[in-house]
Order: sequence, then C-alpha cells, then structure tokens
Amino acid sequence: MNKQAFNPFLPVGEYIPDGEPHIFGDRVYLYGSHDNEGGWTFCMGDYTVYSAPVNDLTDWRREGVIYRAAQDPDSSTERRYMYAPDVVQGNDGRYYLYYCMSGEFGFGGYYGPIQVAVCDSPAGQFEYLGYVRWPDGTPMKKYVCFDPCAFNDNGRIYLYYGTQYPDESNEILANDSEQMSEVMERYDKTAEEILSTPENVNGAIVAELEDDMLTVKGQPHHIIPYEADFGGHEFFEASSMRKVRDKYFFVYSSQYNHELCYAVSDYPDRDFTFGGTIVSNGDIGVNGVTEDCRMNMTGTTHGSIIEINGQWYVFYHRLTHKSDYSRQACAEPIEITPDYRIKQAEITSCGLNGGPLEGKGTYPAVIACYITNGNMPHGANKIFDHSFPNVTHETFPGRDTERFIAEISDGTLIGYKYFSFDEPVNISLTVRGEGDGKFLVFTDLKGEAVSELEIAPAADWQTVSAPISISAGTHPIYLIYRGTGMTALKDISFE
Ligand code: FUB
Repeated sequence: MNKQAFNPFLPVGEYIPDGEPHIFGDRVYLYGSHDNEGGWTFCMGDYTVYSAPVNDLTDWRREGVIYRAAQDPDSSTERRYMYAPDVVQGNDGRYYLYYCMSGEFGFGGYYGPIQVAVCDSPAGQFEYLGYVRWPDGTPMKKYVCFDPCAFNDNGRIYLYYGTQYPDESNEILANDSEQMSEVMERYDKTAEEILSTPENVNGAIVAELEDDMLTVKGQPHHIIPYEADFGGHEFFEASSMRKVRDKYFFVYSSQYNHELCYAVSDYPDRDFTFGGTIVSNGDIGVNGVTEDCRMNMTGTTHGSIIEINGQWYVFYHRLTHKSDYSRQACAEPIEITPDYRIKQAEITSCGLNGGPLEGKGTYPAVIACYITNGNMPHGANKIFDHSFPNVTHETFPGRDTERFIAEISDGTLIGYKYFSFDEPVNISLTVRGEGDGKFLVFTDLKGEAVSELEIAPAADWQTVSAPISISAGTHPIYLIYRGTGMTALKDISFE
C-alpha cells in the first residue's frame, strides 16, 4: 500500500488539538495544545510539534517537545497547563510562541496574561520571553486573555484573543467570590456592573504589538461588535487569523462549540462580518445532519485554514475517549470561492490524502469519520460515563498499546469516507467482545447492504471476512452492527 494520509493525520496515539498550521520554509508545522491519551483534563502535555513537507502531506515528522509548561515562570499548581498556542515569525526573523496558562478544567484560564516564548527556528527549543504587557511593563490583561493567536501583516504584528462565555458563566462567577474578586479588581468594576454588562470582558479582541512582540500599541478592542448577530454562530473562542488574497479571515469556534466558523473583513482589526461554518466535528450542517443526529460525539474544536501547495485546507480537532480531553488533529480540503465564500467541509477519513484511500490493505478502525449510535452527546469540558461507541485505547504489559472503537452496540454506525476500489474485494474486520450478531456493510445508507459479516463473542481479537459486492470507483464504507452484546473494532481491511 502506498503511503497515505488519514484522519487523524498524526500517529493514532498522538493528541494535538487546537491546531495552528503554519508554513515556514518548505514545511508545514502544526502548533497546538497537547492532550494526554485518556487524559482527565485539557492540555496535560508539553507543546510538541509535527511538520511535513509542503509537497507531501502524508509524511508528518515528530519534531519533538518545543516548550515545557515548567519553563513558564508563573506555572503553579493552580495554573500548570498550557492552552492553545500560536506561533508567528517576528520582523527580526525569530519565531514567537503565544499561549496562556490554565488550571484543571479551564479554571484560572481566563484571568492570566498572555505569555510569550521565542526561538530562532520554527521547531527548536523555545525560551520564555515574557508576558504581553502595557508600555509601562505591567501585564496586559484587558478582556479575557485566552486562546491567543498572532499574525504578522506585512510587518505589523496583531494579537487576537478572547472568549465570549455564555450567560450561564455569569452565574458561576456570581457564585465564586474568589474569581469574582479577581475580575472586579482587573476591570475596576462592581460585581453588578460585571454581571449586567458582559461585553466589558467578553468578545473577540485584537491588540497591535510593537516589534518587541510583547508591548501593546494603543488599546486592545473588539473586532466584532459585542451585540453582532451571527445567527447563533457568534464567537465563543479559538481566535485565528489568516489572509486570503486581499481579505482578512477570522477563524473561530462558535457558540455551538463543535464548529469552526469564519468572518471576513477588509481590515485586520475591525468590521468583521459573518461568513459561515467551515467544519463541524459532528458534521452538523452537512447533508442534512442536525444536532439531533450528530455523526460523532462533539465537543470543543479549534483550528484554522491554510493554503498548502495551491490547495486550501481546514485544520480542526475531533474527540476520543468519550471526553473533551483527548483530542486529535484532523484536516479537510476546502475551497475559497472568488467571492470569498467557503462551503462547509464534510468530515472524512482521508482529508490530507488528496483523494480517497486505496481500497486495499489494512487500516486502523479508529480512522472512522463517523461513529454514532444515533444519539451521540455534546461534551465540551467533560468526560461521559454512560455507554456509547468511542475511540479508546488499552495498554497491556509487553504489548503495543491497542487503539480501537469500543462500546459498539446494536445499531451503531461506523463510517469511512472514502475508499477507491478498482476490483471486487473481500472486507475483513478485526473484532472482539461480547458482540453476537453481524456487521452489515453499506456504500449508500439508503441502499441495500453490500456485505454481511457474522461475529460471535470472543475474548481476543478475531478477524472475520466476507466478499463485498462493490463496483469499481470511489465509495464510502459504512458498517452497521446488528446484534446483542457490545463489540469492539480494531482494524478494517480490503484484499
Ligand atoms: O485546549 C483547551 C481549550 O479547549 C482551548 O483553549 C479551547 O480553544 C478549547 O479547544
């Protein structure tokens, strides 16, 4: 089998969410947070970077850890996790890393300054530089200094950040006197003023920076009016800025949380108007998929768009482990029309591959782009404990870590888009568990099954095979389990 790119496109045991792809030289680098496999809170790892040659997106290389949370002088027991970073090249040619620190489950993440580290190369060892500051050297903490991204617009440096927490967060604030005191002090406002005027702290914010990459020029301000109506897709978090020809594209995660949206302006610092949704990690909005029938468990997503070798892509993250704390980098091709519109990308198993996956060979089952029992939850900042199908892992002494889809029960649908077949094949599934029944295989969910594979309870992995009646060409492959008990799926093969 030729080398191919799947979704997730990094090794299946790697968890880099909040991805900001950037091209430096002839490679694309992915900067992001670092979740643990089966982690119990966000961003438990140090920043680890991968890169690939711009002309071969199947060839991702682990560059290694570029920066450790312990390098941040403010790292403390309360705020020891580094959240969603971004990297920009300064006018001096050096690479500047912007990030903020948080505690468990995001607590404390809204109250610190934005921190900066620097390095001479894009994936070398970054050193702490300082916090984003006012001209008098004091930390700049205007609005919520969260999810920073930096952008060098032909020599002018802009920093974007912020959050627009939902109104119920005000209740949390109202009931947490310590957090409330911090916010009151920062904004020099009474609790009543803060609770009644959230625009004083919320929103998508821009600050221009001096060439030192630390000092704020003028006053940070909103790039979208706080009261702007984006039809439910208003800004929530995950600021990212890109230039597309002569327009500025602000990419962000909306109030829906599972989607990346874009807003467009002629200017980098004002007048952004709503564009649309670019991608949803539940595929909500594509082909009639709604929140009630999301195609995956959903939660946060965060990412950006980038043009690589003449093709635009959206980078985003998906969820695993029934949790929002083990998120993986995915990407899909997108088109930006001459009038600056982006049609929502469908989520696939083959985003960076430049076309369908070969309909032969063995694939990890976890590259499924759809995993649903018809009632998948939305779970930002949480782990679920009720049963539903999910990507997970298990470690055994003396054996490689196994990754598979677990808790597959009667009616579970697992989907792969797309495979290209040039001849009739057999399909094989590697399964184990209590499942007693069959997997039906479809290429069209409204059509007849093209194969059926019987499975029986088995404590260890068993491979079952059957011929698949399929025409030459490109097809999705959908598996639907019908039976009793729960089963797990490790591999899917065609031969
Ligand atoms: O990764 C931690 C937080 O989750 C990020 O800061 C948010 O954007 C969300 O993705």
